[in-house]
Amino acid sequence: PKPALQAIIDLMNKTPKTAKTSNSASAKTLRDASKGFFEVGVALPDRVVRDERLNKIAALQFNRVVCENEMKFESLEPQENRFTFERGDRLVEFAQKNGMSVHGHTLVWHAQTPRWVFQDANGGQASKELVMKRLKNHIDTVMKHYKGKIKTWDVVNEAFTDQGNLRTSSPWYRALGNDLIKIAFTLAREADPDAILIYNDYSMPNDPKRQGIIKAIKEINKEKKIIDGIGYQGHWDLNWPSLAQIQKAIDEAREAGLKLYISELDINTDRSKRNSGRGLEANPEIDPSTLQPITDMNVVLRDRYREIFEIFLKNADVIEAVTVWGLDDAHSWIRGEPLLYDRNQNPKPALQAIIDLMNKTPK
Ligand code: 9MR
Repeated sequence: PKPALQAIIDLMNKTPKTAKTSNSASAKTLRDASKGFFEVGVALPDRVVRDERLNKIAALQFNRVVCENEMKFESLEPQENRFTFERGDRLVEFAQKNGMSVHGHTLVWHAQTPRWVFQDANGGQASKELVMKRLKNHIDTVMKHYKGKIKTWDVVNEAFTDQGNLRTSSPWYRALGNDLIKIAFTLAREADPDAILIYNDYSMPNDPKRQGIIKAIKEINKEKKIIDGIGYQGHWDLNWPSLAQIQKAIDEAREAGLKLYISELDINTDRSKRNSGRGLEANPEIDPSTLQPITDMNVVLRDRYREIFEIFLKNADVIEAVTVWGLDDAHSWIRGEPLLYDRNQNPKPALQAIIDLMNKTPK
């Protein structure tokens, strides 16, 4: 026998046998059940962070948080070089107290960015140099303020169209042009070399969009890896995307060598509409008059969340975190019943189904 044989035997002897045994103790909360798979996050507006009853639920179930709006450009720097960190700091403090990690959302986005960023002293279009200087100041100040406290950042959000081209209507594009993504990520890397830098967008299960984005990221990273991860927002509905589409999108992130974050998951329960990330839009594939009535949306939603999490768990090797975009239906940007808690903060069957699924899935 060669030393190779003994080496394999020794290795097997000392490796914990987690692969085929299920978790002996059943975890009761999502954050406990998720251990060994990925982090589970929730987006919170400041009013939920300040509410003791609500934030207790968040800290019980989740181990990751993100500000729903409070770390966007207009929230942190409403006027040039006047930074307002109070609400963001409150989330960070809440997270630290409860052993949760914090995700930063977002540095460069066409929405929720004040006009002054793109205007010169006369109200005309600011030069590329001026906008770059302001962006550098913003990224430097914000990332250094949160250095060591925020591990992952959405550096650029929603910069591509549904066809997978740069969104030329964005004020960032108008000011910085084709280099906009490279500029933003380079500045972010310099501001906090330890942070994990992410490109985040919606409708990622759509092939042209996702493939255009991944191609652009690969191109940028060829020179020097400045984009570490990709965020698939996950503003989905009861029918779209299909499980095959989700799996394909995950596979392509893995192949590209990117860390994957499911960053803004919610399930739109209005079956005649499709959630495009810009809001509800009529879904041309569905004729509302043909829909059968749903007698128990809780059951339908539970099954949808369960099938989606089955895929996430199968792909836990590449998924770093799954974050839901809101704690409960009363605190959601969309109407309907998209989240894991109802309007009165009662847990839905969907939440228990995810916990049960995690408990029985081998790690
Ligand atoms: O949930 C956010 C809502 O409260 C804001 O009014 C809205 C403004 O654009 O942004 C929502 O969050 C968005 C996120 O920042 C980026 N992806 C899409 C999210 C839902 O619109």
